Amino acid sequence: MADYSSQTFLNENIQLNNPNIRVGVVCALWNSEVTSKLKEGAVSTLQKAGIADANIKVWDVPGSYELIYGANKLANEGFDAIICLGVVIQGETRHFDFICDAVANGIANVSIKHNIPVAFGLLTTDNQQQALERSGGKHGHKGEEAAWTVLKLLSAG
Ligand code: DLZ
Repeated sequence: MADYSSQTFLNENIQLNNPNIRVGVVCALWNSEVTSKLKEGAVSTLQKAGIADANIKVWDVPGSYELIYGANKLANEGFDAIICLGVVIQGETRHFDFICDAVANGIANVSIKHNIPVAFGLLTTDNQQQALERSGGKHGHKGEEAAWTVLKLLSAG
């Protein structure tokens, strides 16, 4: 398993000097006990980097599958980067595989089509416990990490 604590680059403090940068956060409502934590972490990481609240748009979509539509719509509206957040928990059917594959491919396509950073903050776990451990628990915080990822790309551009 990846050792989260050794990924020290994730602690780098990034400050964006451009006051015009707008970031969209698209968050799935399925498994909202966890996605709400991802969202909180993502938004506070953006705020700490100096992005004004007025330049952060948060959009709750029904499920992770809708992250694709949400990301594409915000990209069309001119957002400079988008953070996609969701939690897909393995069930008894193959639904998990279809959703995870579609989201991974779909948001990659949005990133390529619009040439903007789109972060893949999708937890794909066997159970809720694993998801909680990755949203501020012993395996880090995927919401903060997703926000850090777009900040790193925006600060390089
Ligand atoms: C239908 C469904 C199922 C079974 N599981 C999840 C899940 O674990 N996480 C999630 O974000 N969404 C799930 N969904 C909903 C789909 O993402 C989508 O909203 C519906 O299939 C409607 O398009």
